[in-house]
This record gives sequence, C-alpha cells and structure tokens, in this order.
Amino acid sequence: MGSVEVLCVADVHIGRRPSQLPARFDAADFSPRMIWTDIAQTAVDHDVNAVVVAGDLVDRENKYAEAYGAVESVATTLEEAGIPLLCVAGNHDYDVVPDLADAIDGVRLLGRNGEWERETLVGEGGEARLQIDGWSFPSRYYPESPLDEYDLDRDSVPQLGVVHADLNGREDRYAPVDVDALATSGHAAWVLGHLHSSGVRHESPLVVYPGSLQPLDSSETEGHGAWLLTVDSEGAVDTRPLFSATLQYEDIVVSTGPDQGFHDVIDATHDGLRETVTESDSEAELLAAELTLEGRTAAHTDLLDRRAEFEQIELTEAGTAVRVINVSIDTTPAVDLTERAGEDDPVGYLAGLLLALDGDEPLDPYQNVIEAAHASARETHESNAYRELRSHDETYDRPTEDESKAVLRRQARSLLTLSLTSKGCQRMSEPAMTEVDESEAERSDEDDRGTPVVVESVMLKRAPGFRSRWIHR
Ligand SMILES: [Mn+2]
Repeated sequence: MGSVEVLCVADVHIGRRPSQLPARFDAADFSPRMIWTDIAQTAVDHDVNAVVVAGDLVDRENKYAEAYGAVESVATTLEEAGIPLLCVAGNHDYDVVPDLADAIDGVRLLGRNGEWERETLVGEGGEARLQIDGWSFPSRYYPESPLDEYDLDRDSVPQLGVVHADLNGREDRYAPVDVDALATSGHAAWVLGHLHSSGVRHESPLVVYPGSLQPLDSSETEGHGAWLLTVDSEGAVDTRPLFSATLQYEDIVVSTGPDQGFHDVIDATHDGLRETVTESDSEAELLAAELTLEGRTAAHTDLLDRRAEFEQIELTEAGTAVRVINVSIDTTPAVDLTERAGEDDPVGYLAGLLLALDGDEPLDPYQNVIEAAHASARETHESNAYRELRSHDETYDRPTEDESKAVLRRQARSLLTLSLTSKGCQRMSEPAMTEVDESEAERSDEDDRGTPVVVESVMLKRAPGFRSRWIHR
C-alpha cells in the first residue's frame, strides 16, 4: 500500500481582486478565480488522491454567480480524473459553499451545519487509506472551538482534520482553536483555513495553514499557493508548499549612506529587488514590492522630491516582472547631528532639538519650544475648522505631549532639510503647526541672512525660546 497525496488549498476568496497592483497590470489577470481554475490541472499533474479546501473558497454570498462557473469547471475536471473535491465552509462562505455543493456534482461539503463529517479515501482494493474529517462554519461567527463538538469514531486508519479556524487567536469570533487541542486530538494531521499567512504551525502531528491561494493585498508577503500533503502507509505525514501563486508581495528595505546620490539609491534598489527574487522559492509572474528607504544620506532631498520615479522601475529577473508599488522615504539628511548640535545657528539648534527629542540629550534647554508646540497642537486640534474630524473619533481626546513631540520631531527634520538645502518652503508639509506666510517666506529668501530667517518666520514664530535667540540678535 503506497502513500496518499492530498492537494490542500484555503482562503481562495473567489470574487476578490488583489489590491495595489502596479500600473499596466490587470487585477483580473491575477484574480483568485484565475488561480483557482488552475488547481484542477495541478491536481491531475501531481496525481493526487483528493483536493481539500479549508474554507473561504468564495469571498462572500454576493459572489455566488462569479464563483459558480469556476467551481464547476474545477469539479468537472477533477471528477473526470477520479479525484474527489472536499470542501469545508469558512466564515466568508458559510452561506455559499453549501449551495454550491447542492448545485454542482463533484463538490462534496463536509461538516454541514457545524456537524463533524467524514469522507474515507479508499485504495484500489477498496481498503480504507485516509479518513478526512471536516467541520463547516454554520454562521458568520462561531465563538467556540469546533473541536469541542468532535464526535467521530476512531479506528486504525489515519485521519486528516480539515477546519476553518483561528489558531490561538486573540479574537474569539472565528472558531478559536488551541494548537494543543489539535496536537492531542489523535489526528495524523490538520489542514486549517482562515489565516492568510501560510506555514506549518505544529510538527508531529502536523498542523498547517496553506494560507491564501493567491495573496490579496500587500500585507500577504512571501510565496503563496497550494500545499501538497503526503501520508505514507505508516501514517507518517509530510507537506510542502507548491508556490503556485502568480503574484507575490514583498517589503523591501534599502539602506542608503551619507555619500550616496539619487542614482546610487536607484541602483541599490535594483540590487535589493533582484536579490529578493533570487532568494524567493516562488516563481511568481509578478513581484510587487513595497519599498522603504532608510539611512542618513546626501540624497535625502532628492528622494523626497523624486519619490515617484521609484514606481517607474521595471525589472525582469528569472522570468518574474518586478515593480515597486509604494515608497516610504525614512531617510535623514547627511548631517551629523552630534557634530552640529550646539552650533549657534538654526541647524545647530535643530540638531540639538532632534537629539533631545530622541533622548540622546537633555530636554531642559528645549522646554519652551516643546511647550509652545504642544499648546499650538492643542489649539489647532480644538479649532473650529477641525470640528467635523473630531466628531468622527469620540475616543480621541486631545493631543498628548508625546504626540506633540512627534509632530515637532517631524517638523524639525523637515526644517533641517530645508535649512541645509535653501530650497524654499514647498516642503513644509504639515500646516497644523507651520502657518506658512508666503509673502514673509518670499521676502526672507532674498534676505542676506537666507534660510535662517525662513526657519524663524515659517514655523517657530510660536516658539518663544527659538525666536528670542535669533530674531532679535
Ligand atoms: Mn476566514
């Protein structure tokens, strides 16, 4: 008697489209529906004994029509190949999958109405080889562990449990289960649905989340797809991901250095993207990267100005199209704060303030600017202009001192950049505290004292400590 192979998928969410695809890529081409219809061929190619779906095959009830054809097409191909298609319902499709199972030959629902149910896979001689135990969501929410209701008989045939459940979840609405309960249930293995991030959560007995079949948004990073599970004649279980998804999201962080210019950072980004493809096990058609740039760099201002150029990156590496879908600039100007702090000019003041706000220097000398910033933040918060916004979040009272400090830190960074580059006021992005006066800023650009006057007049006119040091010198 040989081994039994099961193709496991979960969280297909037919009806949804992956979000934030780069320009010129059609979300329909990367839809879960497309990936799902390929599952039948994958099952035939691997000559599996069954296909198991661990819930949330369909995104929601109003996607019945869209799901019907795709599910029927897979069911038909599998039926012709003699491969059973076994599904349990999840919290998204508790009211869809039972109807699909009634309407389409070849779709077998396990665990209707939240009652455990078993399907036995038999070998060529009719001998039982694997029992598949399934439980389906009876409603949108189910606050208990489905294992509490488990009531099927035990015998010597290995059992595979299939359930849509929240493993060790903090929320208790989606069939919370404890990994220990699964590990001690007597099953040879568990295939779970609900969490979209794939992986083995317990070895021996095996507990595995196949994860979403196709990633649906940029939080679902790394390789996705179906998993192949093998139970040998001794009941030993092995599993591996097939990485069948055509799309992959990744977060990529590129560190820049003080001497790097804009083109160097682009080059480093290319290297980072290529490396990510090379290191990935998956062979997705499209890799969509969320990019974060960090570090102290001479290119800081250029990066802020030319952020959009990163979204024009077009690479192909090992057959994968690589694109950037989102860019965060967390860099700082190439100024050594410690070196500049204490110098008797605005840069020195801002450097000292930033060090103090980061906890590297005492805050005492900056108390008055912090208090002024805090008063200004609260005044802005309470102003009539923002009354509408305030009414949308009644739990939020007023800015705390820490929140005001965070605003002050951002403003100080922004001002530091400005005063190092003398590029004017266009980067004063947070008017809550800045109150840019165009005429004043323009006038002071021509002033022979240059940027420092802009600095004073634009933002820190509310900060008595700052003004007293430089305006009246
Ligand atoms: Mn779910």
